[in-house]
Amino acid sequence: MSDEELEDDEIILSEMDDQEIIELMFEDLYDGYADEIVEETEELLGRGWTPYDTLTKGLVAGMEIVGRDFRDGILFVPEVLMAAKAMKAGMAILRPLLAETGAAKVGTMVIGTVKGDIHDIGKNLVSMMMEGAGFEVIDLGINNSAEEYLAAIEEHKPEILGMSALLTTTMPYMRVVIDSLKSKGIREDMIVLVGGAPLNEAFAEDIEADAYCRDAAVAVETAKKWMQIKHPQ
Ligand code: B1M
Repeated sequence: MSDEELEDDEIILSEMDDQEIIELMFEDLYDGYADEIVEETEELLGRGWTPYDTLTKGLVAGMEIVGRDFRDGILFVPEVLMAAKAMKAGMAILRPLLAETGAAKVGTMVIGTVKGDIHDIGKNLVSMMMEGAGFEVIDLGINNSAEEYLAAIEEHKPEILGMSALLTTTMPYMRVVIDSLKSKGIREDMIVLVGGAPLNEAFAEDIEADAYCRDAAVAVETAKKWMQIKHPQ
């Protein structure tokens, strides 16, 4: 291809409409192109998109396509890892914007992905949105044992414990954590919120969590609701 033809093919974001940028984002996320995702995220923000819409309509929607093709055996772990890296690059831009809040601190949450599980994108989104809603968030990262949750609770004295699991094989570990809260006699001091794609309300009820949160926005609403119930101001 000649230089001229290459130039013709060059993507100029400013000349594209919003929908075209979203579609490009889906493609670039799928291909794991972190630099491009950063540019597209910035472009949408520059056009007045809210950080929340950029996150949900761009990055999260794009990740759903990746998830579908991973499930169907079209994409494999290395490709999904690249997509996750690209997603995180976009999230890094959005994080401070979502966390920007004039609100007074409304509570503290310790959150982490449970033992055996290394998925952290959803948990990170929950952390970002909770920070944006005025919560202090202590994020323990991935692969947390009951002892690690307990140590963090002891240290930070949160009102809320959040747990994330993305695998059917790791979600039962949430019960182990809740049981260890019970053995320590601190279960009733805590609001326990759980989330992750394979969970549902029946599971949350079964393990005696306070609530299942379908997504990050629901997590914020549920956290606020439970703060009113357990710690009315
Ligand atoms: Co994994 N993986 N993965 N993976 N991975 C899933 C979960 C899977 C459903 C894909 C599939 O087959 N369709 C499948 C699980 C099947 C099952 O258990 N039934 C799966 C598998 C099998 C695996 C491996 C076993 C693959 C392998 O090695 N053969 C392996 C396991 C590793 C391990 O953990 N031990 C594995 C590895 C990986 C990667 C490392 C490649 C990568 C993770 C990278 C990372 O997170 N840093 C990865 C990814 C990216 C996925 C998919 C494609 C996407 C997950 C994601 O980030 N979604 C996923 C497919 C899917 O979920 N459809 C899949 C986007 C995110 C915004 O959504 O995480 O659901 P989500 O979070 C939402 C809500 O669930 C909720 O709010 C979030 C924001 O709205 N939420 C909470 C989540 N946590 C919450 C906590 C709360 C509240 C709400 O607390 C209060």
